[in-house]
Amino acid sequence: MTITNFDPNSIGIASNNIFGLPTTEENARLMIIPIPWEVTVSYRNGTARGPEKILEASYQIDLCDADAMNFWQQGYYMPEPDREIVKKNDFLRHCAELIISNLSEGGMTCDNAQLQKKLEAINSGSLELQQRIYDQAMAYYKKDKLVALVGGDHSTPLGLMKAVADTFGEFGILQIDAHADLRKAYEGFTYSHASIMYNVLQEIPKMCKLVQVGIRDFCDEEYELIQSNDRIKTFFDHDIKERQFEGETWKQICDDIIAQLPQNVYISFDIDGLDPKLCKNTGTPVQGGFEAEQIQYLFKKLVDSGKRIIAFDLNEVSCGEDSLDSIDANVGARILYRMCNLFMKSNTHA
Ligand SMILES: [Mn+2]
Repeated sequence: MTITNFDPNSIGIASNNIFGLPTTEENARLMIIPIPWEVTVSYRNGTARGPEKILEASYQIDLCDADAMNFWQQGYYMPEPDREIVKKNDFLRHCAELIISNLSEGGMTCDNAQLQKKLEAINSGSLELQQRIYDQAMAYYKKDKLVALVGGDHSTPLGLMKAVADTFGEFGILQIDAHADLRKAYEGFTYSHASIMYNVLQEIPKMCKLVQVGIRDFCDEEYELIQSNDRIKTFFDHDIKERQFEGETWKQICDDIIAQLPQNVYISFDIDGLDPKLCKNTGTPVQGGFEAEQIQYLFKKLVDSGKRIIAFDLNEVSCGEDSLDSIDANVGARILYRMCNLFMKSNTHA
């Protein structure tokens, strides 16, 4: 199944699907699930609009990718976001704001019956979201499609990861992120964006190795977990930089990162792993991090190694007040496109 009669040299047509491609759900090999969800963000709103902004920016992308030519012909398709998720996000986000503002004034959620009820609604709403995404991904797997997800905040891919475990068996996660995301129920939210990898370790036993890259903002509890749990290997940003300052190349470091991963690899890419100049409006920006090309190179090396990308997510892409001014969605769309290409390459036998 390939897309024919399409001129990749022409301009992207906005009535087409993502990247301006004339793909349909039927002829797509890769489904990109958009999840406009940011219920538990702790610092700044905006990432719920990530999928929509990435879609808008995606029409500007040139399709030629020298590392992975013509894979778009296998069909990339982003369905409409689920309206139920949009509604639920708006309502629960409001509840979360009240809880967070009470916490920041020194209050306790459990001392306030109304807030406690809201917290319970958020936790069960997050579970419901997870189940919807799991069901959607499993339905695509039944149709022999590949699946990726665009958030939304970093809590969103848990349902996809569970579907991946039930479909592919044992796998590892390559996480690009400024944060470790190993907090237990951050701010009381069981499925917080800051707890995604803690929840993966608890709830997905088939996830055998978590390899974190670029981590530079973490608390004591997370650091202790990293040191004591042999399912986790963390390449801290400061260690990576120090190795480079002392003469090691990025290639040597990438080889070490890839060597830590098992055969089947899920990539979880939090955009804040990059230098914040590339994601100014993301929820929780932190100085340091990577150029987009460094991460692209890491992914390319991963595919060259013969390890297989089985699924991926891209999350925490946001937009500014004036989205035309913002680089975030533009960077996000380009990263998404190249990840799609490498994902296809990794799943296509030469
Ligand atoms: Mn994250």
